[in-house]
Amino acid sequence: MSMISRTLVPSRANREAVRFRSETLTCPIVCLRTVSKITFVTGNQGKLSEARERLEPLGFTVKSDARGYTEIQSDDLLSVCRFGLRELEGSLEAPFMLEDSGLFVDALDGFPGVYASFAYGTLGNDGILSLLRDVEERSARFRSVIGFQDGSDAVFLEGIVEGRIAHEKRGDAGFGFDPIFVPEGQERTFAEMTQAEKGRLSHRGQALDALVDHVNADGQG
Ligand code: ITT
Repeated sequence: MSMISRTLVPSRANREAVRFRSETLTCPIVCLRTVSKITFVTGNQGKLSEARERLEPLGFTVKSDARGYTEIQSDDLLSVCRFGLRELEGSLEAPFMLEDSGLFVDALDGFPGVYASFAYGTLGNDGILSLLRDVEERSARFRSVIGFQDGSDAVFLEGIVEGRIAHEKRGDAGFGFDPIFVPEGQERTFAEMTQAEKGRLSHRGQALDALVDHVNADGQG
């Protein structure tokens, strides 16, 4: 099995670490680090599987941890991640990550947004389709924010995929709202794609790519 072996290098202070919207909390002293194993704190097997597919071929080992964390009431994914990461610091060995994601439907004023998990559990895909019955404007986007703690820095990485809500459920792959989300430029829903195809287009795939870029850049000092 290939492993990423990186020379221990000093971290750079005040690094511009994040590709989309970001925040970096920087260790005031010079730290030594290398990252090859990441603990992903999530209870969502779909997220875990997508992270493993994206990261493990690059030499990372993704360990799952389902301990959970407090998801604060906020309309901002970044705030949820920041609070969760801070809560886990001290009780979990770094490096670790968490991810908060949501589906934002324009015709529903951004609903379900950060409440996607709750909305999926209560309304499900059928409920979203019912809310959009006879609605022609069906644009929507998935957003993902990953919070990553490497032991000295907390970094936040975002991915977004634009698309639209289908008129009916299609496909069996994936999880959550995948059967009703068609990414921009595509005809198939995420649930009609392989996990690898979805990962090349998805919000989570983009956020994971940004995480890899960050870790690689860090490894170069
Ligand atoms: P955690 O333990 O990681 O928090 P969760 O499922 O509660 O798992 P979120 O709070 O981020 O995760 O909820 C986001 C919800 O949005 C998720 O439960 C799905 O219903 C939906 N969702 C997020 N990303 C999705 C994707 O790639 N495909 C389909 N639905 C997705």
